[in-house]
Amino acid sequence: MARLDVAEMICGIMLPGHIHTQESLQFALKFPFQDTDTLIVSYPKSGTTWMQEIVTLIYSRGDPHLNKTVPNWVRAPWLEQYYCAPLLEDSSTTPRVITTHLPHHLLGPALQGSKAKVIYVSRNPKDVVVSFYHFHKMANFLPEAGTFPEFLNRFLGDTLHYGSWFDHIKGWTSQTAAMENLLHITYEDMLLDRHGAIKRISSFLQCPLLEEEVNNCVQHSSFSNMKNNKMVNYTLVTDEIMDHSKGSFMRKGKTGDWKNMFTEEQNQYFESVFKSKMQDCTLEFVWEVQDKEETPAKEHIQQENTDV
Ligand code: PPS
Repeated sequence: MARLDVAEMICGIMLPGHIHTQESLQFALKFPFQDTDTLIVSYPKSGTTWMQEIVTLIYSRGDPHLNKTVPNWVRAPWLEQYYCAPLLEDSSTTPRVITTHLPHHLLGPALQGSKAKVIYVSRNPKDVVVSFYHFHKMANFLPEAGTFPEFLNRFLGDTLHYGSWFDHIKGWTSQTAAMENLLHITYEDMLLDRHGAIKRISSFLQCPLLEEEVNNCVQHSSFSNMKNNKMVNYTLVTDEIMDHSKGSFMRKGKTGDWKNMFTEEQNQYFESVFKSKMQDCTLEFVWEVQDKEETPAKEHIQQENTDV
């Protein structure tokens, strides 16, 4: 399956034809969730891989064996991608961990009535757009990135592959009151307090851990450990599909990197579109994290993010 230049369209949303087919999309929309399933949901570049790593570690009680021997797309496959159906057929693992980038208006009906545990991961959209821009440069299954101003326009105009970030976050987070089996956690929550985030997630998954097991999860989900783990850093993917000379999937792993990319004008433009499209939404975002020199209390955060 190469189809690097092909896009599949579903309800106006374009998805890479390299990993999606009309059949795989229909499989996702009609998926019979089991109450024991765990579903990780995110817009691209919001911390999906990080959550896959953390959930695997939690279910393994902090033992990194699976994380170091099985690629993330096998232990937590994307429901809408073509290889998911055969993978789930062959798997006897319980609970199943499944991932999706689909918006709620597409996947919600399949989840209706299910007790599957849903973890929605979000990230501040300025960092999402910068991360996505760099990813477009290396991912040969995505359209040309173009210049950053062009890319920003496409993000704010909802015309990128995977659809509108605004619809995605509003669609899923508006379900938090209605769906008691939905946990919303942010990339910034995980960056600022990975230990606390892991405890929240393990409690939500009804998989309480001993302190030592939490500490092992914290250690093995650090940026540097993940960057060096070929089961999760995408170096197993060939250069034809992801050109590793053009960037690294585990790129920076920071909050506030958008400040190195946005001009003042782009920031103002972003703010005005954001204000208008999010006016019906009360979510608050963490846009940057102070350097440790400025706030000594955050020292351990920087440390956590660089330790091995
Ligand atoms: S994808 O393509 O949708 O699956 O991408 P996704 O995994 O959602 O997002 C990739 C970004 O997450 C960063 N990342 C991390 N940051 C901090 N700590 C850890 N452990 C970690 N793991 C992944 C990754 O570096 C991408 O962000 P950027 O800003 O590009 O570095």
